[in-house]
Amino acid sequence: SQKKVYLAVDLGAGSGRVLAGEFDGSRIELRELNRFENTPVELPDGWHWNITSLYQNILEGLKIAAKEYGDAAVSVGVDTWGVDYALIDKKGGMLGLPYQYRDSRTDEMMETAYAKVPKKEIYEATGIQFMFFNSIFQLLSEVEGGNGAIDQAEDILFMPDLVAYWLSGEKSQERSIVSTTQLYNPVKKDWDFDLIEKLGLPKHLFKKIKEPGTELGTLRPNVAELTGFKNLKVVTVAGHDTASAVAAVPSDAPVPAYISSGTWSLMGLELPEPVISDQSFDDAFTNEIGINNSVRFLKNICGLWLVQESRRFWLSKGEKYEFGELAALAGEAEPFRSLINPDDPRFSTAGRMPEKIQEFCRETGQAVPETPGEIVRCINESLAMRYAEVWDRLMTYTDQKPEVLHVVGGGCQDRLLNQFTANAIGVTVKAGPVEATGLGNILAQMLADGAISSLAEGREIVAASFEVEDFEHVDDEVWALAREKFAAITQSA
Ligand code: LRH
Repeated sequence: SQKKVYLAVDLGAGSGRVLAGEFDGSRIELRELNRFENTPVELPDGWHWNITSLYQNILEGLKIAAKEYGDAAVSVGVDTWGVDYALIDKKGGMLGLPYQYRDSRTDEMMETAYAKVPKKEIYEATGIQFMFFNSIFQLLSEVEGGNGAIDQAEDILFMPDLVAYWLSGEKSQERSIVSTTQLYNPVKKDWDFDLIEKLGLPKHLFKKIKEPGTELGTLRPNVAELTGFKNLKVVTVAGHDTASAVAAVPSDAPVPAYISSGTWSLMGLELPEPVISDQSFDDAFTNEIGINNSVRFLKNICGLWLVQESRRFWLSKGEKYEFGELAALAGEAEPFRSLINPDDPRFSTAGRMPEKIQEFCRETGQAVPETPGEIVRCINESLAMRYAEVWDRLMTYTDQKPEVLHVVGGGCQDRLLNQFTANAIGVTVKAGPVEATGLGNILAQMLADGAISSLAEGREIVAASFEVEDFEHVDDEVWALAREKFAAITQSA
């Protein structure tokens, strides 16, 4: 039978890729066309994304796709990490390189915002977990004495929308990525203009929101010529990578439970409606939006960033470790020797990660991990116990009592962490698919194209197409004791 091909551009904070999903009517086969590192650059005014370099890598991937598939390729969609954006002038030009969300320009911006609009009021309007780098605080830093770009801006394009604009020439603001800004109201299903006004942000930047699965057009003539495509469509998908990842969770449960595992661990439930309550405010749960206005009720947990940054530190000292090597060393290290709170604020910024972990252990009177194996063991055990803590809170929001936790994304290749997660929580962890984000991107395109008629059908196809590995929980008592130790340490820190 005739295969249809959908192209996914998926940019994560650590790496990017261009994938092709070949759909034969019942299964999707995934092919990686190009994979590249995403390395932010530090310039005199701070940390930026090297987005033009990423764009060139995307074009390289599309060239390969044109050669391989030609007219069989139906469309391309773009997803990326959340919150970051480019400001665009009236000629369509980019006003400076986009900032990397961990840049320090948002220092003090949370307090500045709360002086204008009380914290609780911001939460009631948006239902979003407070993170210092949310677009709301980045934009506030621009109006409170930034570089002036905001005064010239006609448009704001979030990262997936920016790349889609460069490919198609059409500007858009897609709903899932908009929901990460903390300026979107999930109950009104629109920008919260009241909040925008009270913060003094330029109202004209916030346009009519587009749904995932909207056709933007075809490739711009120059891009078509460069890549060798004639009629490739550019379609909005769930532009937020986490939204795409959760769309592809191979679950038919009424309330799927998941971790989208990468630089971050996004742990939560998929709910039909937002939950914005005093309790969800206290628990700091977020309500981000997915395909069909589904809600990702979740928490951002500092994830494999801890390992990525440790690895980068060791590399700067001339020691190179692959992820697999580190996992093996961690597997041999002594259990429960030292534990950290992965969400301690000190770990959220770049640099000196192993030293910061050692400092945490010293301050809390624990054995100090020295070797890479000891450090990565400490990270993995601590992450698993943090997951268990968040899981217990999550379970108070549903009577469904999920027995399975799906772990998807690049981080689900960490088998040690999967096992620890199952042990710490006492559930079955189902790991995979690794490329859930790219698959969710593709499912949105298949919905747009009519190749599938519901997301549930898409999830069934994903489940039929990719292997998932089960991790059953063991050593329950040992882990219960370790969780007590973890709770004592994180509360004392
Ligand atoms: C994961 C992610 C996450 C956001 C963060 C900025 O890639 O999109 O959902 O909170 O990046």
